[in-house]
This record gives sequence, C-alpha cells and structure tokens, in this order.
Amino acid sequence: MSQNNLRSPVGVVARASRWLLVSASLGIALLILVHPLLGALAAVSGCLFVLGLVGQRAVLAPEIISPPAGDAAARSVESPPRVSVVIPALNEAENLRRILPRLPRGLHEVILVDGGSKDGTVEVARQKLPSIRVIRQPGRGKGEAVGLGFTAVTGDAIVMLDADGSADPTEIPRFIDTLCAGADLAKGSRFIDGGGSADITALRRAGNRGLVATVNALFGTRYSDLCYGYNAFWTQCLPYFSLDTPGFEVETLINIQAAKSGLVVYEVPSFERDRLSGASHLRPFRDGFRVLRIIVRESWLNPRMWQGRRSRVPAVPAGPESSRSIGP
Ligand SMILES: Nc1nc2c(ncn2[C@@H]2O[C@H](COP(=O)(O)OP(=O)(O)OP(=O)(O)O)[C@@H](O)[C@H]2O)c(=O)[nH]1
Ligand SMILES: [Mg+2]
Repeated sequence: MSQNNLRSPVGVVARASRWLLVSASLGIALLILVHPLLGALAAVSGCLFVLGLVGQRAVLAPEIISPPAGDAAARSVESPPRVSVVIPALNEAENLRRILPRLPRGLHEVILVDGGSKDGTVEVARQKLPSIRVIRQPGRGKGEAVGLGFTAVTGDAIVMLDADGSADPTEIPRFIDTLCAGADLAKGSRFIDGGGSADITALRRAGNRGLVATVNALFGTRYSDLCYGYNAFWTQCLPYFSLDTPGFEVETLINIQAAKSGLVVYEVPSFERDRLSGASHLRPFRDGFRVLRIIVRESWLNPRMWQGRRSRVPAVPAGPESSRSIGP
C-alpha cells in the first residue's frame, strides 16, 4: 500500500487502529509498571487493544502481495551457499569452550563480536577455533554487536548464534536448508511444533506472547515468536535491514523490517537450552520496553508494513541434526 492509499478511508482506519493499538500497549505497559490498582486503565487498554486488532485485521486482510526478493532461484548465490556465523559475546568464555566444537563442518567463516569481555572470551575462542575472526565492539549492546558482525560478513548466508550455549549449533543446517527452500529469513521459533525452551521464564513467555500478538496485529504477520536470537538470512537481504538499535530489541527489528519489506519468512523450530554458565545480560522490563518502543517506532516509520503478509511455514522438520557439514 502506498503513501497515497494511507489517505484513503482504508488508510484512515489503518492509522486509527494503529493509534488504538499503540495506546493500548502503552496503557498495559504502564499498568504493569505502576500498580495493579489501575484496573480501569487495564480495562480501557484491553478494549482499545481489541478494537485496534479488529481494525488492523479488517484493513490488512485483503492484502497479499508477492515478495520482491523471495525468488531463491533468481538469487545469485553459490550452491551450496557459503555460510557465515555471527556470534555476539560478552564474557562467554566457558560457554564458547563448549559450543564452538559443536559447529558444523564446512562453514565459510565464524565471526565473534566481543563486547569487551574480561573473562578470556577471545582467547578461548581463538584456542578452540583458530580460524575465527574477532571483531572488538567499541560500544555496548547485543544489537550493536550483531550489526557490526553483519558488516564484516563475506559469505552468502548469515546465521546469528548466541554464545551462551542456549542455541544449539547443530541446528544450523536446518536454518540453511530453510533458506535454500525459498526463505529470505529463516526465523527460529520456540513456539511451533518441534521447538521449545528450557530457558524462558513465565514472565518472559507472557511478555513475548503479548509483543508477538502486537507485531502480528500491526504488521500483518503470523509469527509465533519474536524475541529469539537464532535466525538466518541471505546476505543479499542486508539492505532491507536498518539496524540502528543497540540492545536486545535487534531481533524484533529484523523480524519487523523483514515483514515491512515483504521478505519471505519461514519459521524454523528451534530448541532453546538453558544458558550453560554465567549470567544473562537481559533485563526483562527494561528490554521489554525497548522492544515495545521499537514496535511503536516501526509502525510509524515508513509504512511499507502493508506488504508483509507471509506465511509461517516450518520448512524443515525438527530433529537432531548430526554433525553433518554444510557449504562447499
Ligand atoms: N558483543 C556483545 N555481546 C553481547 C552483549 N550483550 C549480550 N551479548 C551476547 O548476546 C547473546 C545473548 O545474550 P544473553 O545474555 O544470553 O541474553 P538472552 O539470551 O536474551 O537471555 P537469557 O535467555 O537469559 O540468556 C550472548 O551471546 C551474549 O554474550 C554486548 O553488549 N556485546
Ligand atoms: Mg541467552
């Protein structure tokens, strides 16, 4: 839908319902933050949310647009593709010691973006994988780290892999198979058949559910998961992403911008393990609000959102991947 269409009656309904959704989300967020006594606010917010949802659904329902970049056959990548793995890491020496040997053979490159670790992360990484490329991150934040890693990639496909051991490196071939099956973005999901999590708390699960419902309503997607760090995409899709956010909201941003750009997104079942050792860097409330902020911002920026109606197709069945090799 173009800018002009946004001035039509349909566009007005779309904008109004977006306002409703945004104000409802903010109301609910405020409620959680301040006090449960604000039940009235919750009720109003809930009503607004439902109204907004109905409005968005009504407007988005007829929109089905072909993807501009989804034709895998038209993509000039080598077969099999050269796979680059980008690993953001902050004090993950013990975990890297255990996950790097589990990477599949045949990877084109592994890029570690170190956020100034003090525990010998870089040394351990070099010891376990001498070919690893290390980038020192000048600032802070996972978002900044993966953004830096992406700019250094020389392969055809990029896999984002956390360093804490929660993402199983033997699932990488499943993500690559999904890209080769026609996806632009192979998006890991813990909440479809074959996926799961041993790591997510009830609070985070609820937050993720609310945020994913908001994104689906606003952007016409049918995602089952939103804030999950295990994803893969073709390097050629990088221009569709404008990753200007430093923190944990980076995955949400990628998922939203993929939808807004009409990229083909397939969800891939993935099992999130408990982090092997060390402490989480994520703070649920702070980072939850940052995710919400990005959702709101993206719903106002450049309303290409109307293009994004991609199906959720787990292209490759879940199952234990062997230590099979990928790449040339
Ligand atoms: N380079 C860099 N990496 C970071 C930074 N913050 C987090 N990371 C890495 O990003 C990945 C995800 O961080 P986690 O702390 O595991 O966050 P999470 O997976 O969302 O939360 P948990 O489920 O609690 O583990 C890990 O590999 C971290 O080491 C940072 O500031 N710089
Ligand atoms: Mg983690």
